[in-house]
Amino acid sequence: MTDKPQVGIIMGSQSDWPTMKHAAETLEALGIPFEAKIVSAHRTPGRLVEYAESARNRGLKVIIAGAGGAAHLPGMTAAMTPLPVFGVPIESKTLKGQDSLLSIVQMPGGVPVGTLAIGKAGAINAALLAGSVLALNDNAIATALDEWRARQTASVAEEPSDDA
Ligand code: RP5
Repeated sequence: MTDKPQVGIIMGSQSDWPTMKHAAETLEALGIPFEAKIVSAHRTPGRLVEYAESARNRGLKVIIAGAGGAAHLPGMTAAMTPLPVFGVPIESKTLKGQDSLLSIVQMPGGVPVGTLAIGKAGAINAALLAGSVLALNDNAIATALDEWRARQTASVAEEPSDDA
């Protein structure tokens, strides 16, 4: 495995990090090199263009984009790169992330964004999906994914407990 980032995690704001760090932690657990950046479709549009247009040439293989509210970051990123883009709807305060979900998932035909669940579950699953994509050509990542699932299975108790 190389240390060069293979996955780019981007998010619209610092306030998205508590959610998106779950994607980062999951990639770390799989041993997948990544980078994490704040790139806002609205507040830093120039940074977004530069990031998306250079992503493939810089060696990234998958982009995970988290955004909340009028969540244009994943879609605009997908418009400017041929890489697979997975969108994570951030749970917004006002509409609980339903605004984020709908604005990420409703892409026009021809510009796909693989949209995950709202919040932490979506961030974790975006990283696992990124791992699955990379595992197609990387046996070490495939093994890491198998081991991650085995640990998850082993962690599930047979009976509920008051102490858990
Ligand atoms: C979006 O606006 C961000 O992705 C974030 O979820 C939301 C709110 O941003 P802040 O006002 O907290 O910076 O662009």
